[in-house]
Amino acid sequence: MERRSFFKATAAVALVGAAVMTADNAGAQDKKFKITLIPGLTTDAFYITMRKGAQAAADALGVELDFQGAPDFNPVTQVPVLDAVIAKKPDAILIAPTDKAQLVQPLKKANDAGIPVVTVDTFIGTGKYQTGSGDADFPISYVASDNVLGGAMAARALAKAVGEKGKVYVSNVKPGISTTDQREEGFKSAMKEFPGITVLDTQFNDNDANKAASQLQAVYARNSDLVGVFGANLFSALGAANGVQQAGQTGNIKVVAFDAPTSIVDNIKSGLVDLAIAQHPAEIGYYGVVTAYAHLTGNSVPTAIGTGFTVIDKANVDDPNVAKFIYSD
Ligand code: T6T
Repeated sequence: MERRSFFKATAAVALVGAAVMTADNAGAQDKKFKITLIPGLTTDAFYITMRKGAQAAADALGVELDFQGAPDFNPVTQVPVLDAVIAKKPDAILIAPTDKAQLVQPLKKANDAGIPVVTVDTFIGTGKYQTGSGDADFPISYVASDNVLGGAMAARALAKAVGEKGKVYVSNVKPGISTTDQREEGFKSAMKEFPGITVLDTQFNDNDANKAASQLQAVYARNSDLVGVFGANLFSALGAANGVQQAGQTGNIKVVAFDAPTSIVDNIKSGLVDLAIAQHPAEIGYYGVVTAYAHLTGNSVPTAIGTGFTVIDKANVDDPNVAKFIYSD
C-alpha cells in the first residue's frame, strides 16, 4: 500500500480523533525517519515478536527501524545501550524500560536531546505521560498490555484449575518492573475473591528460569499441599513448569503462564501447563512505530494505547486464530 494512504487508513483506525493531517506536516512525511527499538532483552521471544510487528509498520510507513538491546533484562546493561542509541540521534526511540525508576534519568537525556520517547511493554514512573507532573511524564505514549487485568485473569484461571482452594504462589522476576509488578498486583487482588486460596510469598527469580525451577521445588518442599503457581512472565512460567515436572507433580500443581513462547505451548499440549495468557507483542511493536511516526509527522497521539490478550489452552491451541498469537522464536 502506498505510504500516505496507509497512514491515513491507520490513523483513522488507531488514532481516532487525534491524527489530523495539515499542510505544514505533509512535507515531513517524505523524510525517511529512523526509529530505534530497544527491547527489555534481545533474545526473549516476546521482544523478537514485538520487533516483527514494529518492522511491519516500519515497512508500511517507509521508516528505517533499528533494533538495539542488551543480552539480559537489567538496567545496568540496558542504560549503556540507550546511551549509545542517543549518541546516534535517531528520530525517535521506542523502549521497554527494565526498571520504572532507574530508567527515568537515562531516558530524560534522550528527551532533552530532542528525541521523542515511546515506551512499549513497560513504563517509567507511573506510566501516566504528558500530565505536566512528576519527572517521568515526558514520553509521548505508552503502548502495552493491561498488565493488572492480565494478572487478574491469571488468578481467576488458576483458582478454577485448583477448585478454588489450597496454596498457590507467584513466580516473578524482580520488583521495580512495571509489567510484572502490575501482574502480581492484579493477581493478588483478584485472589481475594477466593477465600479458600492462600497466596504464599512471591518468589523472585531475576528472569532466570533455572532459579524459578529450584524455587518451585523449595516451595513445594516446605508446602506439600501446594496446588498452583502463576508464572508472571515467560522465564518465570517456564521455570516454574520445569520445577513442577522435576518434582514429579505434573497435573497436581497447576501452572498458569503469562506469555506464549513455543516451549510453553508444548507444555500446554503435554498437560504440564494449564493455560497461557498470550500478550500481543507484534501489536505493541506495530502501534509503537505508528505512534512515533504520527508524532514525527506533526500529529497528536494518544498517551496510552492498550493491546489485547489471547488465552491459550489445550482446547484451542490448534485453532489458527489462536495459534497465530504464539510468539516467534
Ligand atoms: O512478559 C514479557 C514482558 O511483558 C515483560 O515486561 C518482561 O518479560 C517478558 O518479556 C517475557 O519474558
